[in-house]
Amino acid sequence: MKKKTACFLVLILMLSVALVGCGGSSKVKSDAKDNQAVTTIKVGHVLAPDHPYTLGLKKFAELMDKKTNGKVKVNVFHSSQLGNERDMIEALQLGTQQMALVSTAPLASFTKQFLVFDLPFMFDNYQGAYKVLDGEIGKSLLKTLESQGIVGLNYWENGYRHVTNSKRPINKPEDLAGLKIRLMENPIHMDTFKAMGANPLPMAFGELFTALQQGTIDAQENPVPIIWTSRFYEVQKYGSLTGHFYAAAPLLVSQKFYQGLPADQQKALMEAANEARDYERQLLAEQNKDFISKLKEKGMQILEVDKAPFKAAVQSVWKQYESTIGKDLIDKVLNGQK
Ligand code: EAX
Repeated sequence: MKKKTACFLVLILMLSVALVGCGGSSKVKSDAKDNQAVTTIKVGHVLAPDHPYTLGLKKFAELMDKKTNGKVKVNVFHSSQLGNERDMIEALQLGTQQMALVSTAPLASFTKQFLVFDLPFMFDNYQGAYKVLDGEIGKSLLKTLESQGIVGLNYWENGYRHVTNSKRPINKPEDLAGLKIRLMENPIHMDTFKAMGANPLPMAFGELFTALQQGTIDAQENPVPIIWTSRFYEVQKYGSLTGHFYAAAPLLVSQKFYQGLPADQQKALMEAANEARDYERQLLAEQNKDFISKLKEKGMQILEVDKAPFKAAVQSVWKQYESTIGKDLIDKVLNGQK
């Protein structure tokens, strides 16, 4: 009797193993289809939800989803949700954040060569800037970031920066005398405004609106689309279209993360970054055209200024940084625009 029971149990056991095995193989197939390995990218920046940084990164996310058949999801974090620009660059180095869109200015603390893009009045126009940034010179500078654990894909745009303040109209450099102006954390920016007699203070973008609102600073400088989307018109009465810096915005990837991607997804990143960059630049061109009248409607006094006196006042900064940046690189960028 016992022998029969034992045989019966063995039979039941064998049958159930067979059934599970079959179910398992269909389960594996359905798993393979449903659970394709999805990679998630967190990309951060400090500007407003309606700024072209955000809109361009949303386009980038759509493109990555399409180009990788849903295998790479990109989540966009605006308004310093992931920290200020320096924090995010450090997070890329650690690999705790995958991507960031920042201005070149804070990168100067990580690789000195980027200072060349921060020289006042370096780029005469957008076409010249794109020629340098999208060509060999721009690419070679992005390459210097690899020693810092960062992969620079390409340059998006922040734009020509203009001075705004709450005290008085600024028509000439002397009008900046004593003005407490917030700047990005960059030595050339600081020395440029010192050369014009201002009182510059470095500050992260996320603290800027409150500092202007509380009057702890009088002035700031940013492109028109940021003055509008970050609502600086609520706390700044005067604007002067000085265009003293052209700010490029490199799209950066954590090297630790990038090296873990398969080649096809690395290729998709580059393609999506270039398509989204062109879209972002286009949006900014439209906003630069349309937003000055909107700022005036909000009560800002926006002045066109003669740039020559401002250029003359900051010539000393070019001399001061020639040895740090290298005259050959400065000449390359100057000539590369033509
Ligand atoms: O990169 O800090 C600034 O004023 C920059 O325009 C901003 O970080 C966007």
